[in-house]
Amino acid sequence: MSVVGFDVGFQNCYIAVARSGGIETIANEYSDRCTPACVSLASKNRTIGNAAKSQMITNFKNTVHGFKKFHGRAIDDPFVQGERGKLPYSLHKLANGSAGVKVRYLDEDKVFTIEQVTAMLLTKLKETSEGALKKPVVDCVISVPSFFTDGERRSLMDACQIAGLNCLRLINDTTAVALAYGIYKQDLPNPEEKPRNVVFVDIGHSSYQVSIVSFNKGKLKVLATAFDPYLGGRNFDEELVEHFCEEFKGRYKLNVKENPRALLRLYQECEKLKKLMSANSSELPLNIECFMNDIDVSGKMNRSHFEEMCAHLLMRVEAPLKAVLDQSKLSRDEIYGVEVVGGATRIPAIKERISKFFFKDISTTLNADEAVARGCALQCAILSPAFKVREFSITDVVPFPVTLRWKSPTDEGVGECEVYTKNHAAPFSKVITFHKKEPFDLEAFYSSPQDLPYPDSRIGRFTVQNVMPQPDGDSSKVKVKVRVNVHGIFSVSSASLIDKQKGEAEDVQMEAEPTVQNEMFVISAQLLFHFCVLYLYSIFDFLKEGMSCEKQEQGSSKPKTKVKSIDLPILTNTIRQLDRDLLNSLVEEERKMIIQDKLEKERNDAKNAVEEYVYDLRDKLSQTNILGLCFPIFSLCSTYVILYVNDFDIIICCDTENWLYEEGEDQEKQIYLDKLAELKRFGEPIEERYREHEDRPRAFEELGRKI
Ligand code: ATP
Ligand code: K
Ligand code: MG
Repeated sequence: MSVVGFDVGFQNCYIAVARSGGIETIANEYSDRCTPACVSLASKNRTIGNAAKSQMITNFKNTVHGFKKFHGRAIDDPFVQGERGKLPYSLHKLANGSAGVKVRYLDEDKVFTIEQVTAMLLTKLKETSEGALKKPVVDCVISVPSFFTDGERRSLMDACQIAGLNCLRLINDTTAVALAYGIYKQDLPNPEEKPRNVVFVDIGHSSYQVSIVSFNKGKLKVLATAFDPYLGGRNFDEELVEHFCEEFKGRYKLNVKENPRALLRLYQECEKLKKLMSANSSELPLNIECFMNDIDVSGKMNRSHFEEMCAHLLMRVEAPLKAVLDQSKLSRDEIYGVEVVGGATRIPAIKERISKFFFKDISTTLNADEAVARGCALQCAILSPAFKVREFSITDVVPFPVTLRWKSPTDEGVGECEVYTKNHAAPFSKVITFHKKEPFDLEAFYSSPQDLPYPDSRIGRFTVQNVMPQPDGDSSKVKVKVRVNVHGIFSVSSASLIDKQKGEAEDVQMEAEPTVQNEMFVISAQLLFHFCVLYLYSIFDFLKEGMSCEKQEQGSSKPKTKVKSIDLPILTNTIRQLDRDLLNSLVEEERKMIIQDKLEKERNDAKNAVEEYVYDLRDKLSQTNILGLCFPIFSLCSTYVILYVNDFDIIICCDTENWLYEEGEDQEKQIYLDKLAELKRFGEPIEERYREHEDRPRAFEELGRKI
């Protein structure tokens, strides 16, 4: 079983694994710990990560980046539409209305779902970790923004499945950071003591998240989360880009926005400039050669001007901090520390604002780039039975309140109830009891659409099937279990009909149901008892088909009565989720693309082998030639032979070299293998002579000694 954590960022991905008893972040084949969230499609293969990023400008139409936030969204979603104009690649409307990506791949026009694009990225991360661990990787934990809604989370889970990964948990970014912070701390307060409250801020390329977490020995509990889903490093890049576009329009008469390549280059240079300004407050240059129409451009910027330009962005830093503090009901002096991660928190003006808000120096003890991935790997280690790790329990929160509405076809009983309030503990299961005579629908939705960074408040419809009245015509008692699972995804997970003929007890059975037990056990065996108690208190019993929800408290000492319960099937229809048949075909498609990439790599390797051999041979030939000329007197005869044979060989070498640039540029793997074999036949005598020549000086020495 693998212990792997993936931080899949909007721009940057990091991988952490458990190896030799510890958690470490690993580097990819470019010795880079950061793998860009970038996928490039081409006529023979796809490249992913660093290699794809280097294709961004040359192959801009087919190089996909900045796609993380398209998960679970329709193409006409205002956010998607807003992004669309800025993308160098095309989006395409899929049959279910979702946003897909349209590119040229294998010399054909091809549309990929966002799940597929992310699956490609995950395939790369999977392969990198397999390379490091030298074993297959399937189990993993992946981070998500805490504000991701159900649709976005389900879409990401589908991407995992397409990539052949078993995601044990989608963990919120800041929760992963909190785990990385807390698990090794030796000095956390004891369970009965006042907890230590720490603020975690993560500002990445695309978004800003903050949470307040309370720590005691062996556990962390998220108290509240807040966010600005649309504020990140890229907004600051955009300001610079806008500024220089204007400047270049005036000074060089260039319309940069018309030229996607130039615009992409400007983005890259502005990002570099932004990073430099974090460390340097003096004036800095921006130079781009051959920018557009063969014109070199230049400009300059300093930090204070930059901060002025970004004042409206910097103003947005405070709101989430205030929101999270308000929700936590803590005062500033109850905050022990403020930990910041994410690349954009390196901007001095951002750090300043955070520090000012909490009246505290902010701490940067965590690795700003790697903390999320480390937290993911730690969570994976905790969930893995094969890996021993300190017992540590994690209680997260529900970011948006969830309401359940129910109705029957005959419409006699319509009602609704908020089943999860904002910041309700998660994962968490609840049981709701209905009295029904027929199948009924449960519609789940987010209660406050105005707070949702997503245009659709629907979660899904769950139809409880096979409900029948009791033989006496009375309503049947139906117990429905709803849950927010470890991934933060809501579902109606099971339903059962209580056959009241079999027993007198109408009350809900109080034993924790196996699924609950399992889930809690996974999260924390320690907290099982604690949760069960909470669970008992949270049981809603909707007596009659009424609108009122009455909390039912039960003594756990009550003897169990034998009540027959019949499991009821549930028809689940969540919005914007990939059809399961389609998902299966995408799994197959990804597998094929992996094979295609592998074949292409082998073909390229075979070609490179021919190339290498030719160069090597030529090298040796020239050396034997020199040697041959150096000793003309001693081996007049043989020099002639050598030169003669060499000319012939050089012709073969040159021939092959030309072939590689022309006809041999793009051939099947076997052709290269054959070519190599053929070359070797000619090359063998040369190699031989080369060895001889190397040996010759020694032979001469010996000869000299003898003379
Ligand atoms: P998200 O969390 O939004 O999904 P991400 O995880 O990919 O995105 P990070 O890797 O945390 O994002 O941060 C990347 C951002 O941080 C980029 O905008 C980058 O330019 C910015 N950044 C990195 N280093 C610096 C620096 N020294 N100064 C300013 N900004 C920086
Ligand atoms: K990241
Ligand atoms: Mg991030």
